[in-house]
Amino acid sequence: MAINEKLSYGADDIHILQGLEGVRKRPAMYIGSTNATGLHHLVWEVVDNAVDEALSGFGNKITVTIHKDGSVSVLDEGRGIPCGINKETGRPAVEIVFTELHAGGKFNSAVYKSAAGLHGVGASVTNALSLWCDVTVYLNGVVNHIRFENGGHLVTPLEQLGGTKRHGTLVRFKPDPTIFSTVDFKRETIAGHLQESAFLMKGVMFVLIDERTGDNQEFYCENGLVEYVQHINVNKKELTPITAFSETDENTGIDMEIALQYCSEDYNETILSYVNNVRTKEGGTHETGFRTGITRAVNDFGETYNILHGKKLDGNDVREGLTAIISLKIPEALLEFEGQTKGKLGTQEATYIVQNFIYNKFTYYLTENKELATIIIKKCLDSQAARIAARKAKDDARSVKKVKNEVILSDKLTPAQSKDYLKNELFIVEGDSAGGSAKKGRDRLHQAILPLRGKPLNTDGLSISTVMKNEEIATIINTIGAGFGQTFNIEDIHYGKIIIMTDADTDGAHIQTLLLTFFYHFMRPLITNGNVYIAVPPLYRIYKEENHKIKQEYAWDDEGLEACKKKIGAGYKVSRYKGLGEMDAVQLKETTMDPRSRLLIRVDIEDPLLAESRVQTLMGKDTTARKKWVEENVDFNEVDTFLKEVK
Ligand code: TSJ
Repeated sequence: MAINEKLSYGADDIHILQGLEGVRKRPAMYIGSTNATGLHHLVWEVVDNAVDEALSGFGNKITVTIHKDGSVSVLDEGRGIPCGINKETGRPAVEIVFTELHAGGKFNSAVYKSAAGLHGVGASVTNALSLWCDVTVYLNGVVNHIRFENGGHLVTPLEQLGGTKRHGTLVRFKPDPTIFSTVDFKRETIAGHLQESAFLMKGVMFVLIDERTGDNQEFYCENGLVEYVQHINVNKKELTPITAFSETDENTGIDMEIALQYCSEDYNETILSYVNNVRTKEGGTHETGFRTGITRAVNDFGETYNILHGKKLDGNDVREGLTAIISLKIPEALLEFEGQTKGKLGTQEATYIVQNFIYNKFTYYLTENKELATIIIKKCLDSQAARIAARKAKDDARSVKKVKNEVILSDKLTPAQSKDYLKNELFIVEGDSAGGSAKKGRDRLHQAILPLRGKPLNTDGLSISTVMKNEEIATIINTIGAGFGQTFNIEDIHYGKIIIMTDADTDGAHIQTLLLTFFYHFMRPLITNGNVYIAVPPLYRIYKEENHKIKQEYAWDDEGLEACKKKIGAGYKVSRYKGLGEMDAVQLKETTMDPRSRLLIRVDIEDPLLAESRVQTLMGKDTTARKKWVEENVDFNEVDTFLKEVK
């Protein structure tokens, strides 16, 4: 009996190590990537567990510290990870949490599960990708300690270190530099995550300590979502005050909170939704319910009070200029997620529950605030009128001046031959000389080239008419062929991929941000739909002449460079590319344009908070702030700019 137990213990051991070894072999499968984004995932896995604990009602302070030695620690004041022996395995529960994939769930008794309990992969992944991971649990008056090293190997089994009056969990880990291309934690990135959590969890204090610089920040929200909307709209012109609604559906236990505000001079809508504090980036049933509910509320109210004069508003008219945050807490039994990244709520009940909720609350709000209601409906009617006028102008322009459009284009654009639009790619290229190489090196069937002379206009804070007068911008709008602003229609785009190709230097980064700002303000669906990319040219060419033949390889980072040196062998030479202009047409094609060998970054508004504030920093009038940001945050070796995700 004893022997059998020992045997199965040993077998378990191997099983666990294989699990963590698997994480080390394919880290990207668990944390998305091994660049800066992946590195910060290690922190989210741990923080989100602490947030879960606070969400369950235990502890209202979470402290994150970036230490000088490159480690990060997270401390909460919850119940403490259970340290008792787990019957099945004969090991302490806390050990299992850090060594078995997805083990968190087994011990998680929370009603509402957040990121960690939902599709987070758990603290064991952080452990697996760390040089060391040190865990202290303050529980039942005792300090419990356990330590792992070198990718999750247990080096100090659970021990008790004496008494304590505290309760909670402290986890400190140091990422393994052989796994990540950077192990430099960014204060701004962690701050953004904590700020978002603070908005969603009112009453919980988040503290961020950066021991490297001595900076301390606190994130705390008394008013939750209202402050979130305020933060997003800080530079916009308010049309209505911020309003918040909340309710719990008795039948399902679904808890709903929505805060919203209308702004003028902004025809975009910003709707962000969360389920159990996890962002539902792809929307889902709750967003659908919200859209239907608010459109009906405005239409019914307008009809009842005779201010629509028989007109009917469509959803776009009602949502223009609207910022809304939707936060739902859904019991685990009802949770369903869909979509590629599981970022879409599938829970059917949420559709009509949210729809009825917002319909009733917003109708009541309009009825109680007649003056505001009049202002809102006037805005909706204005939006509708502008939309109709712009559409008509566009149709007229199309039918009468079709020829003229083509004349404008032929000047700068080298078009693609195919009419299969979604397969076509538009390269917006910095400089005429790179434009020339790109023209020669392109795939004529599917790739079009638009060279930019100088820098495009900074469109932040400018009106549409001013923006349109800029020739570069007008050319881009005409080329993409789907309108802009209110009449932008993603279904009309002439290119499935719009690829920004610039030099890997400060000017190139500036051009990227100018273009992204333009797309963000005037063609936002292009970004949210994932059609915008940034081309990443290689940094090095490694070559050697052998028997009158040139052997060559390209490398995008220092690691790749070393691999290429080995591959080419003794006698290699290295040239470092400073700009696209240094490549001839063949090289540019091979390295940056050919889908089989190029590297693209898909632009993605990963963090809505950062997106807004970065657009402000990068595009606002304050050029020193911008320079400082670019210098501190744009690491060209790391292929790491803003609003993005590697693909
Ligand atoms: F991610 C992690 F495991 F590393 C981690 C977990 C990190 C940090 C900073 C905190 C935590 C954590 C886990 N804080 N609090 C908890 N709570 C539990 O694990 C716990 C405690 C008691 C019970 C119970 O049912 O009695 C259930 C759970 C899940």
